[in-house]
Amino acid sequence: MFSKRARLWLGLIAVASLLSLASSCNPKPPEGGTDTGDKTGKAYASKGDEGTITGKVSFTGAAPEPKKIDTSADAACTSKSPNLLTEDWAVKDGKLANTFVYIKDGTLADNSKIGDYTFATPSAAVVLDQNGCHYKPHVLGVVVNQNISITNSDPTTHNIHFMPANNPDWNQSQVNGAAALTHKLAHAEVLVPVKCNQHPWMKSYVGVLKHPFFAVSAEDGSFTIKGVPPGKYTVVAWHEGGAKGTEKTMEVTVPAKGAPTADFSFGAAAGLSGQPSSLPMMPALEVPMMGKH
Ligand SMILES: [Cu+2]
Repeated sequence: MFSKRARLWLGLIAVASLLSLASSCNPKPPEGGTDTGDKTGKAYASKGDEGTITGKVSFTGAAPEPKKIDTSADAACTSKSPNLLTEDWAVKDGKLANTFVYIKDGTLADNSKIGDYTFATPSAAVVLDQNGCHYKPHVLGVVVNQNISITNSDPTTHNIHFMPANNPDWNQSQVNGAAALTHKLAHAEVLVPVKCNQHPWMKSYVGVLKHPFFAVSAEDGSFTIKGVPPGKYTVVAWHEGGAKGTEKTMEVTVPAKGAPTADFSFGAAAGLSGQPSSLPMMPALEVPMMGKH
């Protein structure tokens, strides 16, 4: 029979092989399913006296011209979107779209902090569509753990790649006609860059917050943030322009049932030159190749 020492070795080998088997079979952690992430704090209870912040985002000075994107690497993209343009500066009549406006922090009327509360995660998913080899919308916001439904409306394969700093990297291929993918992020992060590994010009930005007090400026620069508890807030408008994106900050007081206005301005006057933007995770290599006009 085996000696005591041999039995010990056999036992160790068995344990080691079981461990390696367990780790190799370990499935990926569920997508945010068990990670409550930033869902901490007491649930906010509405007093029925919430207000609304509205505003316009302007671009002062000469608006940077959108540039034509060379999509020749994928004929399906070229045929569906023969005139695809860069979207890093969407300026129309001096108004700037695709600005992410959100409450960064603040104090409610009873001196509690907005960050101390949890807010319900909307049950409806936000749709991020890949359509014409670009993302629709270009900028979007979700509450922590809210589902993002990713659809492919193109006759080609996309590979969506979330590149967060506070959440796990996530990267999924989606062939033509495939079912929608669902993704959610458990930790607040403004903003998460999203790119396509197939089409380097495709970019989108996803703001993830603990609360629902955010909006994206529309084509006319307007935005509305509803249901804000009365209080004093730091409101930030973020735009992807500039080396690492550009932030404008404003203190906003929301009276009970009040409707304060917060207007923001970006542009040459603010020191921006209209260069193609990139976050640190969006290296210059991924700036689209510029086609002839
Ligand atoms: Cu793509």
